[in-house]
Amino acid sequence: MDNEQPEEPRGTPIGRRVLLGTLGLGALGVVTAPTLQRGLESFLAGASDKDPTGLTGLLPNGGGFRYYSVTSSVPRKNATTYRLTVDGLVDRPRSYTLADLRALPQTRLVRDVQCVTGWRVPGTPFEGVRLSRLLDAAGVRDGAGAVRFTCFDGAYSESLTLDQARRADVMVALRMQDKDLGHAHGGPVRLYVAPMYFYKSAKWLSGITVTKDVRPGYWEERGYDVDAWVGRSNGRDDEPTT
Ligand SMILES: Nc1nc2c(c(=O)[nH]1)N[C@H]1C(S)=C(S)[C@@H](COP(=O)(O)O)O[C@H]1N2
Ligand SMILES: [Mo]
Repeated sequence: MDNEQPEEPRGTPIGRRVLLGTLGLGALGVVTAPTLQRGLESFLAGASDKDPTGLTGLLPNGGGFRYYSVTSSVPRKNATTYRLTVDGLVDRPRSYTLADLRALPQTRLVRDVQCVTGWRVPGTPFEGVRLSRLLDAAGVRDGAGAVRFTCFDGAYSESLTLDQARRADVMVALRMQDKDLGHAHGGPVRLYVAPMYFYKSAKWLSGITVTKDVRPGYWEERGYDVDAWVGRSNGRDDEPTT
């Protein structure tokens, strides 16, 4: 058997695979050390919008937010084309338009946002519909224990336990920073899980499926914690966001 694997050439600049591997393993202390952070940021800033790793730079006028997508492109959805499906272990599955969601009572939360790679944005307003309201409307069946979230980028996914999903600080967000959610931030609708690392806040949300058990999401299959409480997971000690 041929067990000779080609080695990474030495002395080349930090590669996409190396960087991703580091992030995926959660060995994030390394890349978030202040001096190296600068190198990482210039690397990210140099990455093009088409970078399939989703590791691209600071959003222009993003107020400190970085643009993340694990796919090279994401279709655009608007008030005509957007749909959010709620299904799975529920009595009343249904599909919501943007107008349907806007017609429901809206909740506003202002909390810090914390990414697991180290960056934090203070006091960011999010507005939208509490996830618990959509779950109650759907009628969660006995035996259900979790919620799975899918996205119209076709790749990303997330999950929460039913208890986590029913928290008052978990919402289906329609607005962020006092504006309708733009495409780059996951608009028109993203999940917002205030007490957890920002990877739980799935952008371009298109599906909410009630399931029996938690199914690890995209980044969780790549090493991040499923229970992603800020300051109490992923080996980090950040100040909690809620
Ligand atoms: N669909 C989707 N949602 C996602 C991601 C992604 O790549 N795709 N990245 C996550 C991560 S790691 C972060 S930090 C935030 C980034 O949100 P922002 O681009 O609005 O700053 O989105 C989260 N939700
Ligand atoms: Mo993140």
